[in-house]
This record gives sequence, C-alpha cells and structure tokens, in this order.
Amino acid sequence: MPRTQVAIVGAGPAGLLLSHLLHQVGIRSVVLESRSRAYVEQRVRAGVLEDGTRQILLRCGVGERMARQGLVHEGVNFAFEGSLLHFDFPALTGGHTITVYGQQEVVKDLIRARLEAAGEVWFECEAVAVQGLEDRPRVVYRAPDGSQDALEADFVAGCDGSHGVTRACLPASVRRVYERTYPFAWLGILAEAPPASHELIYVNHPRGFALFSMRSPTLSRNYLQVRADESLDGWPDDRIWEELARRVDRAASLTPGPVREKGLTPLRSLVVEPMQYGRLFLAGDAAHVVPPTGAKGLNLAVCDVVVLARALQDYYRAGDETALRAYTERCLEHVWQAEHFSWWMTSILHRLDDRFEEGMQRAQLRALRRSEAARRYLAENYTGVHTSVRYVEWVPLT
Ligand code: RFL
Ligand code: PHB
Repeated sequence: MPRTQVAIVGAGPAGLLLSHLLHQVGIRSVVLESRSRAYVEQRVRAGVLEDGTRQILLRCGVGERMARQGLVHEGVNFAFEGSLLHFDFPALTGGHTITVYGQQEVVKDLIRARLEAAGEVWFECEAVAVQGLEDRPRVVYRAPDGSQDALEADFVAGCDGSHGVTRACLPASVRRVYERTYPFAWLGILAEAPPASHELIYVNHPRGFALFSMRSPTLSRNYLQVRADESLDGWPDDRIWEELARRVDRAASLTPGPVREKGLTPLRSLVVEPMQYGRLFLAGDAAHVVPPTGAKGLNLAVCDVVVLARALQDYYRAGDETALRAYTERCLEHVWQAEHFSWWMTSILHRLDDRFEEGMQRAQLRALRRSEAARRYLAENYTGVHTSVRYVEWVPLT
C-alpha cells in the first residue's frame, strides 16, 4: 500500500497550499483530487485576496504571477439609497489593500509549483472514505481506471471543499454543525466586457443585491441576487445584462459583452466543530462555508492551512503535538470572525422582504455613511487585518 506523511484530500486552494507549505519544511504529502487538472484550473470562483493572503503567497514563493497580473485595489464601494459610499482601505486600516486575482489563477500557480518540485498531485482519484483515524489513517480512493486503492499516512488533511467526504468522517458523537441558509442565491457571470468601475461596487437596490467585480481590464465578473430556487434557464444573457443595468442604476455605466461563464451559487453559512478528530484535520470549505458577500472563503482556507502546516512542522521537527491539539481552537478564532463578517455583509446588502430586517439594514448602512469607526470595522475585516494578516509571519520566507 502506498504511504506518505500527510495525505491531503482535495486540490483546491487549501489542499494545494498545504502541500506546498509542507514541502518547504521537508514534509512529504500526496494530494488526491477527484477532478482532472484542466477542470480544477478552469473552475471560476473567488476573486478577492486579502492583504495577508497576498503576502503569504509571496512569502512562500507562489506569488510571482499574482504580483504581475493581480489588480491591487485600495477600496470598494457600496451603492445604496441613490448614492455611492467609498471605503478607503489604506486610510482606514493603516495601509492595507486587497488584490483582485482569480482563484483559478492561484490554483494554477500552486499546481505548477507542486509539479515543478516533483510534488505528488493525483488527479482523477476520488476519496471515498477515511479509515483508522485514531492510529493508522488511510484514505480509500477510486483510481482513474475505476479500481479501489488506499493511501496510508501519518495524518489526513480533509481539504475537499463543502461537498467532500471528509467532514462526514468526524464521528457523529463529536461532530457539531452550525448552519444557516439564506432564501436567495447569486447568479454570477464572467463576461468579455470592461468592468463597470475600476473598483468593486456592492449594490443594495430595491430589486435586489448586485455586485460588479472584474478579473482584468477587459473581463467583468458580475453577480445578481436571485431566488434560491431560480433556474439558469430563465436567465438568457440579455435578461442578465438588463437586470444588472437596472440595479447599478446611476452608480456606473455598464457595457455588456459576450458571457463566457454563468453559474448559480446558493448562499449559506456553516461551521463544523471540532475541525479535527484523531489524525484527521479539516481545512477550508470542508470545515466551514461562508456566503460570498464578504469575499472570505478562499482567504479563510489560507489561514487554516498556515496554522496546520505550522503545527505539523512542530510535530515532525520535535515530536511536539501541542499545536496539533490546539488546531481547532486556534482556527475557530478566525473562522467565527469571518463567519460574522460574511453574515453581516450579506444581511446589510441583500433584499430581505421583511420590514423589521429592512429597518435594521437601513440603520446599519446609514451608520457606515456617518461613522468612520463603522467603516473601519468593514475595512479591517475586508482586508484581513484580523485573519490572514495575523498569520503572515507564520510562513517561513523563501
Ligand atoms: P475547494 O476550492 O472547493 O476545493 C476542494 C477540492 O476538493 C475536491 N474534492 C475531492 N477530491 C478528492 N476526493 C473527494 N471525495 C473530493 N471531493 C471534493 C474538489 O474537486 C476540489 O478541487 O475548497 P477549498 O480548497 O477549501 O477552497 C475554498 C474556496 O474554493 C472557497 O471558499 C471560495 O471559492 C469562496 N469564494 C470566495 N472566497 C474568497 O476568499 N473571495 C471571494 O471573492 C470569493 N468569491 C467564492 C466567491 C465562492 C463562490 N462560489 C462559486 C461558491 C464567489 C463565488 C461565486
Ligand atoms: C469576485 O470577484 O468573484 C467576487 C468579489 C467579491 C465578492 C465575491 C466575489 O464578495
């Protein structure tokens, strides 16, 4: 049976970055990924990197292309009640910014770095079970030819996202799941069209939320709040552009263009506790899900794996298990902070159809306009002052 030190399930940002960080301190790992390399490199998802995430990627040597091609933004805008509110991040946070760089580009950079270092990423190998969690863990997986095999390891990292198998491997007797679903979804498009504005615009409009983002000066990434049970069939491209134009209103002028990608994302919040059991450790979306409004998911995955890589390093260097035992407690600090921020951003920006909640929402939005302290709270959370920025020094410089 093949054997490694750390078996990592999932080649998303969490699994790949963990494998890279472990490699840098001499720890061997194998990443098992159910999809093909082409599929994971093309899957369009997140786009906003916190300042700490950017610095972490640079420090560990996978940020070179991001530094060249990523778009550094010094703020975002909210549009509500007919006018625009600008958040000046460097002024509000003592110099922090965000970087717009597609998640699939981060994934491409990480895969290249792993393969160039002769790292093992086994594509089209789907984990079906994790066994022996307490002493001799192994991941049972389906190989590309359909046969079933197993990979033995000292530890298993469950980095298989929100629909993976590892979360369910925590025994029911210890697993606690905290969850909230929202009665709406996001319809997202990637289009060959100039972005609506040079910075992101989050719109609270009577017809519903909209977000205007981008990937490059010629590629827009825009989202619309739609009903949770909506189907893409009812949304031909023309209708999407018309609705985006209605919601952006006078906050920016839109130039429609060919839609290259279109998808629906239901919104939900979820935390599983503990994030570890025996020799299994969960990281990223496998352990927690946030609605995308706060742009936190990818950044949280980065925080988790930085903590996990450090704890594994202590173990292999000195046999010290203290940090491994404290993994859940350490991570839950940044996880719940980001859960709150994502829930709060979601609740102040979407159409809620509840008079009382709309009153709350108006009060919060007006407080942001009036109070620099309120804007600072948003800016600190958005740029990652309380999450990734705190972990930058944990990553060894390369
Ligand atoms: P991923 O990226 O889902 O990767 C998990 C990987 O595991 C594989 N897998 C398996 N492999 C082997 N065996 C199995 N049984 C497996 N089951 C699954 C999957 O194929 C996949 O390759 O999880 P990870 O690494 O934890 O990363 C999390 C992020 O992907 C996620 O949090 C973000 O995309 C969330 N998110 C955003 N995050 C941000 O930080 N900033 C943003 O601006 C942002 N915008 C977004 C988002 C997510 C969105 N969607 C589509 C959910 C916008 C959207 C619309
Ligand atoms: C994106 O560009 O895809 C994006 C930006 C901000 C968010 C979510 C997604 O809050």
